[in-house]
Amino acid sequence: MNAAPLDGCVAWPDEFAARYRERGYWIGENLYAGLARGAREHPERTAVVCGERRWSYAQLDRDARRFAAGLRRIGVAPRDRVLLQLPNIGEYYVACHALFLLGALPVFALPAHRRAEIGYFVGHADVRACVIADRDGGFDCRAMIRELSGEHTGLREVVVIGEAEEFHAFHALLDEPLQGDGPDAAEFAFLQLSGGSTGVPKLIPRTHDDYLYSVRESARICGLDGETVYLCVLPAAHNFPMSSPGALGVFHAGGCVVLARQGDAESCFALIQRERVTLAALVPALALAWLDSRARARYDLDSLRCIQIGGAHLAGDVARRVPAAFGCRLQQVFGMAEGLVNYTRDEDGEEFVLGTQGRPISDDDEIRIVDDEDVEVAPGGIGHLLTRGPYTIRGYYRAEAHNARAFTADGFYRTGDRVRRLASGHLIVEGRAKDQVNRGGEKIAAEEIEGYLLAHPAVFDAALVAMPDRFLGEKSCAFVTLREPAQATPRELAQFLRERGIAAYKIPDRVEFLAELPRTAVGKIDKKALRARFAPPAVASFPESA
Ligand code: OOB
Repeated sequence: MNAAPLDGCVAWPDEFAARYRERGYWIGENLYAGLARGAREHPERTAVVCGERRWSYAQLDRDARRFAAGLRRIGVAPRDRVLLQLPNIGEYYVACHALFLLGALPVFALPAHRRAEIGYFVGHADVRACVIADRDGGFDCRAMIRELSGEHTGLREVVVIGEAEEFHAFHALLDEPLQGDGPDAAEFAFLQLSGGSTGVPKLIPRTHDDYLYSVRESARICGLDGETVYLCVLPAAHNFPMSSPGALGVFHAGGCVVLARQGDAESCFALIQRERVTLAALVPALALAWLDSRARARYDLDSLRCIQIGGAHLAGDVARRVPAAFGCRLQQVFGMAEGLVNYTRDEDGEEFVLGTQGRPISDDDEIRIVDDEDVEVAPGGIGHLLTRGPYTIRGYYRAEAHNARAFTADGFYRTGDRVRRLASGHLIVEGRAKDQVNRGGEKIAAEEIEGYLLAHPAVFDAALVAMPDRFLGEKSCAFVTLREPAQATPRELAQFLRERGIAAYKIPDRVEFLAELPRTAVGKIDKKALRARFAPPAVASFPESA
């Protein structure tokens, strides 16, 4: 690396970086290069479709360069952090690439995030500017940012797509295109969000080099080419639709990204038919909704070649239904924003595609499966998944104390997942040890929500656990004990949480009052006992979190 890494980021040790370069994983190309190449080699081809609007590669490159120039004019500099919170609209990829080109780091917030999460990111990452929509659904994003900029004086520039009010209008920042190739690929490129299992969300710093490697290889493994038409229906900011192979993989291969504003089956089927979509990436909950939709029969979905499913546990019976119902291949994807991504492959037999979560991208993805004492389990045994490799981070952003727990001394990331590995190298996710609820692919850190509940004056103690749900896989249930003689209703507690300004998916689906929370022998809240209250046998074995 030419310069010292960005403050708060952990770089790979030199000998690993040297090896990853030597083996041709890190090729010194930044995340802008793919778009620049597309604009040179096939300028007329469609890169993005959003409703009735289309961007060719030339237009996407030009808009990104113009927006980069505008951002620079208002003071956004290399290494500045810029929060990006947008629904699935074409400007998302314009803004993303503009920031890549400038060498500023997007912080990839999700559309569902609210004041609590956004405020935390702005403060923790010293965010200088943000790019938002005017409204998303009924929610006024400008009002939220207005409130936050009062508290965070470092947040100096706000760019709005739509009605800008007192802020910068996106269109007013489309200056003369910024020329150049963008930053050194060894630089940190963006901050991605972690599903998290602790009290405060964690930010994941990824470099151009490491991320592009995962994007390139993903595109190759998934067989993308100039004919690929990819449906982006999950939030574009999520790692899965961004890079596994996601939109960046599609741009790399010269294909087309079709953005879906709504995830409902019927709107997606209409888009698949109209745009001749070949590939779609879904979480299991969406796959189930598509399978259950009667609308399927009314649309021509013949163009579909593959449906990827990942982000959460995919039940075997749902997996089996996908190829038959859509007349296309299924690909399972088990990944994490921290790095490691596994795919089932074209050449895998049916039992692997249906029954495993795939195998890693890289020969240099090191996998260890260990017991509670970090001792490797016998081959084929279930244990905690630890991983290290050319695109798995060595530390969270500005989180030294947490990093000491989340990584081993020799740099393996503790994924929190419990897995089994077959002799072929395929992994099967058996459960997880991290204290998280995976609500249809959206991750909720139990500790974060418990913290909010404990701030309520009537609450004495609280524990958030997963409860099985037929559609989402898991929903969240908060078990609460109250202070005597205080009173509160489930509705009041939910309202209290909403008033904290947290994303709606984090509000417990159910609140149960108990006289006492069960404890383990060492006095910790016994979450296993709490979960056992729901568990119907079919799903009882999946979430294992402590
Ligand atoms: C993806 O990324 P994140 O960061 O939102 O969540 C990662 C976690 C994993 O550690 C695991 O607990 C769970 O989500 N997960 C799965 C899974 N894929 C992810 N659990 C069971 N089966 C699967 N197939 O979710 C993500 C990132 C890139 C590609 C795909 C998913």
